[in-house]
Amino acid sequence: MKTQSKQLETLAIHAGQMPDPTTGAISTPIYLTSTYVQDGPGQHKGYEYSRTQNPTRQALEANLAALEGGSTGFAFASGCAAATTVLHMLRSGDHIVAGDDLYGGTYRIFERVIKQFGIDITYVDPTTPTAFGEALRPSTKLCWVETPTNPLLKLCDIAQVAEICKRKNVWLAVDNTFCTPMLQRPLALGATMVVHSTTKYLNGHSDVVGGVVITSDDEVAERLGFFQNAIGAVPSPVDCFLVLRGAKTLAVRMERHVENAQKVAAWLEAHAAVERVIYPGLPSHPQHALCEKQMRAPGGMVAFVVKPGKKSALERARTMLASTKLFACAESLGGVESLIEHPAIMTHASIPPAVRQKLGITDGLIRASVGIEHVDDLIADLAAALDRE
Ligand code: P1T
Repeated sequence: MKTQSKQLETLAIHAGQMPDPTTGAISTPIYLTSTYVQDGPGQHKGYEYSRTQNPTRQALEANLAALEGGSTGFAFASGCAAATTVLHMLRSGDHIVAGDDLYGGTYRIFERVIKQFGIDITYVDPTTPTAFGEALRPSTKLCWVETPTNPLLKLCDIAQVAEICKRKNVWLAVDNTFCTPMLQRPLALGATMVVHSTTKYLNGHSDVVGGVVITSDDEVAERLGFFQNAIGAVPSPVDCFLVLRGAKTLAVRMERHVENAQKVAAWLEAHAAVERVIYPGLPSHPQHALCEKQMRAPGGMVAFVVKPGKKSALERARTMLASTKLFACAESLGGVESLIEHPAIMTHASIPPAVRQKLGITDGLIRASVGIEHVDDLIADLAAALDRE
């Protein structure tokens, strides 16, 4: 990268990328190779085997690390692979404190994968930073939060939790998938690691599953590098190319996601069939002030609860999700196209019903990933679907 810029819009396009040394190609080539020819045993150019090093993956890792303001990035085959690899840095007997509102798949990794290795987890309300401090034990190695959380869009004060973690020498991992570095930069607020599902906004076109972890901590970087290679849950060079290509337009896409989401949220809040809208950009959000302090903008995700129609709230939600035409009823988020889903039945089905109820993932809760189509079309689509009970 020739630019010295610290501007994210510029870094998104240039960081980690050089003209191809062979041809000068401006676009990073897809190095579709599993191995590299050596002049003799051990006499190589820094590339031995593609699980360990691949130039397309390295370009992506450097690009995303620059965007998050970290020194090193590690790309993975999915967001879940990224999380699982981070969790492998822990040992039997270690303890984790995690926010209690998480993507269902992350919760499932904690409960059904990591716990079986003798690692204990305490869940706390991520909106109360002191709760993290109170839950810490001598064996606690890691705190894990999403902010905004999936699906309830609760915010966690990263700087305050980071302070608590630092005092006790505990790592803080922040899943920044919903914000992207364009809207929130956890490392600058004191987090040890940033985790993403690159499947979402970073790629932005709903055609890749991927993940990344970024850190500036040398010890964590060394260990993560070891586990990335040893476990081997790495992305293909084609997927790396696609995420790298998607990231170039991240800045402009996020602007439109936020603009549209803000309008959709305000419109939903005024609708008679809607009981409650959860969007950090609305003054009605309990942590609206923290949103203004911590996030550059409130993001593209909107959650809302529908009132019972002629039948139940569940039936109204089901009818709505079967009726939208532009908002596709689908899991995932962060692509250019708008998606809508029912967390209790879809993305968070792996969370036991009693836990869901306690958290507020109710039958009437709907989550929308507001895309970058024309906002009038999006609102008309929601209006027609909400009219059906
Ligand atoms: O799907 P995958 O790339 O493995 O990423 C997992 C993941 C991690 N973190 C957050 C905050 C996420 O939202 C996800 C995946 N989420 C969905 C598929 C979803 O619809 O919420």
